[in-house]
Parts: sequence; structure tokens; C-alpha cells
Amino acid sequence: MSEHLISSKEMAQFVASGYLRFDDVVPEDLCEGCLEEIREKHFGYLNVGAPFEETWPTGTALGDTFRLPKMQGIIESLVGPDPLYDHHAAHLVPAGVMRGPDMHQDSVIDFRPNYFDIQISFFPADTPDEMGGTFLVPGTHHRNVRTGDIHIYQHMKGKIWASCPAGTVYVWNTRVWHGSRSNHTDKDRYMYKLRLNPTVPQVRLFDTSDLDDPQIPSILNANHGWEGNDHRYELMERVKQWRYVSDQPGYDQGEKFMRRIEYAPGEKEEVAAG
Ligand SMILES: O=C(O)CCC(=O)C(=O)O
Ligand SMILES: [Fe+2]
Repeated sequence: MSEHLISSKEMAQFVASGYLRFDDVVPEDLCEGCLEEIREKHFGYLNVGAPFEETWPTGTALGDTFRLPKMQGIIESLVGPDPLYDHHAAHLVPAGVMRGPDMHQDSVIDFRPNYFDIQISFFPADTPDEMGGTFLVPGTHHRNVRTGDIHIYQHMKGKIWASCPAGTVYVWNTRVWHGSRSNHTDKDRYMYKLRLNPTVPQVRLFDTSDLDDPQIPSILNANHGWEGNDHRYELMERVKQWRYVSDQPGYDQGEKFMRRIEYAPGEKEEVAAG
């Protein structure tokens, strides 16, 4: 399994941007099988909060897809080896259907620190730009809002479109701001989404062999375009999450930005010194 874990640099990217894209994860024949299952069968809610392995169907294309070694490696790196099933949905934008402002965050009241659920978005068919893949605004997962409070922000700077070939997988922190886009083609557009919860602290679950890679600070420092003058504040939020997932409680960067809020003579000297 370890060869399929995500690297520390990818984990840093997940902390900074809230998502990772993986091309060519699901082979063509499985993609076709999944499309048929999505169109023909209805998979209702499974047992929310039960072990994923026990709830997820076996012997189906969708069952095989989410058990591919690469998929398992991505899952294990972010939520550990035995995650819980939370939710799934086959998101459909029918041929010719236009979408208006739709930006939202899936989580409504989940503001837990040092915890995140993941969502895997799998595109079983080629999804060109005109078919309107999901859009995401990287880096917004550190800004909690209540679901549709952000409907009014449609054209945010830094927004990306998940336009991709069949078999592509996006994995994202549930709190990333996102939405669906208009489908200008004559083919229905599906995006299959699965949400999982961790069962262990999300600490060093990824491949840590490149934990000291010199590129990590600049990956964490990514500027997605919307942060503006708040970029430094966003970096500090990312550093807090990086400290946790990498188990480096004294990690800091830039001009030791965290020190600015932690240096308190006589109170927190151990942190300030770390
Ligand atoms: O249809 C889409 O691409 C996005 C749907 C959505 O909001 C979601 O997956 O949570
Ligand atoms: Fe959503």
C-alpha cells in the first residue's frame, strides 16, 4: 500500500489548496461500468457512520472503483486505513441545463479543529469545459461558512474548473467552496461523489519520507488569487493544519508568523521556543 500513499508535498498542497487531482486513476472499462450502474441502478443512502468496507457494495463497478489500490492509497493518506462511510451521490447536470450562482460549502455546522472529512469526486466520462465539471475555489476550506451563505460569490478570483478526461479523481476537504456548472452539451454530465470520515487522528497518515522537502514552505504559501491582503492570515491557518497533520507542533514559516500570536512572556514560553 505504501507506494500508493500521497507524498508530504502532496499533503502540503492539500493543506494549502484543499484538493488534489489525480489523472488516470480509474481504467476505461471500469468507468463504463460505473456509468451504467449510475444510470440504471439507484444506490440509496448506506449506513451513515458504519465502516466503509462493510457498507460499500462489492462485485460492482463502483465497488471495485473505490477499492482500486491508488484510490485506497489516497483515502488512507487522508483519513486512515479504516474510514467510515458518510454520504455518496451521483451528481447529474442533464444535457443543456444551465446553472446560475451555486457556490456553497457542503458542511453546515462542522467547524471542528484538527479534523476534516474528505470527498472523492470521480468523473466516469470525459468532462470537457463546455460540459461543466464541478468548480472549486482552492484554499477556501479554512473559511467556514454555512452552506449557501456564499451563493452570491459566483465569479471568485482563483476558481478552478474540474474539466477532465474519464477516470480522473479529485479528492477534497469537505469544506472547500464549490458548485456545479452549466452543461452546454447534448450529453448528461455525471460526477460521482463519496464522503468519508476518519477513525484515527489525521496525523502522519501520508508518506513522510519527503517531510523535510525544501519546497514545502512555498507549497503552503500558495496564493490562489482571492486571498488579497489576508494571504498572511490564510498562511497561518494552513500552518496550524500542517503542524497537526505532520506532527510538528513548533513548525512556523515566513517571519515566524505564528510567533506573533503565540509569543506571550511568562505564559507560553515552551511554544515560543519550539
Ligand atoms: O454537480 C457538481 O459538480 C457539484 C455538486 C455538489 O455540489 C457536490 O458534489 O457537493
Ligand atoms: Fe456540494
